[in-house]
Amino acid sequence: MTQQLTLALSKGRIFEETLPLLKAAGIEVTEDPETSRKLILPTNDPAVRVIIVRASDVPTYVQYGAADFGVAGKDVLLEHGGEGLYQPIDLNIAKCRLSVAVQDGFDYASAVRQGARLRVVTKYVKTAREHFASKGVHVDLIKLYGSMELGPLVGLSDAIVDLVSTGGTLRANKLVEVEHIMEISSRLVVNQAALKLKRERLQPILEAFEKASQANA
Ligand code: PRT
Ligand code: MG
Repeated sequence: MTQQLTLALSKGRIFEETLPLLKAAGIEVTEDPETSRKLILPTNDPAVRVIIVRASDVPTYVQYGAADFGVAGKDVLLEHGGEGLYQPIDLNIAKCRLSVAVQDGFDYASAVRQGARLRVVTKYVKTAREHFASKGVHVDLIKLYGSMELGPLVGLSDAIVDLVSTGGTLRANKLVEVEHIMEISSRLVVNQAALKLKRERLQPILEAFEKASQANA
């Protein structure tokens, strides 16, 4: 019997940028998640299906084996913690950076030097806490689920910790990057049990992904 494989992806950039990797593995998704309302998408391989979930939920589906493998940003994986996940490949897709930003004119360096307690809004509470602790910066972290850029503009916070790619969103809201926390890209994550039980089926796909993703490095 052929082993069924379920791949968890999020809509948008991760889906778009994973398509060429799938293609390199001979897999083509036969429906478009932007127009289809289906959450389970078929592929040209009857033994492979794609489930569409929120970006931050990908590690959870894979951890519990509801998906055998998935693609998730390093930002998401750090917040999740990686429990139950094998992370063999950096796919070099959906690249961006995690940064601290403040309103243009706010003297972040001097506030830090003076030991001020800063309010910071972020979706990445765990990673932000570790970053500021390692630098000895005192912060009160406020968890938000989106539009972090608004925080400093309406007096909710002094700073934000968010992902930046072109910098356009920061510029449009008169924010400036003051600290670069880390480079972010998306990783392939595999359920640890599936890796053993479905290795025969997974291995060629992992190899094709690895080879194709080197082109993005
Ligand atoms: O959008 P949704 O709330 O459904 O979920 P999500 O934001 O978690 O998903 P999605 O698809 O937007 O992001 C999935 C993954 O893409 C993230 O986990 C990152 O690893 C990666 N990625 C790469 C990015 C960006 N680039 C990015 N620029 N994720 C988000 N952004 C946002 C950023 O948060 C900011 O609001 O884009 C804005 C900044 O972009 P620039 O180009 O204006 O700098
Ligand atoms: Mg988004």
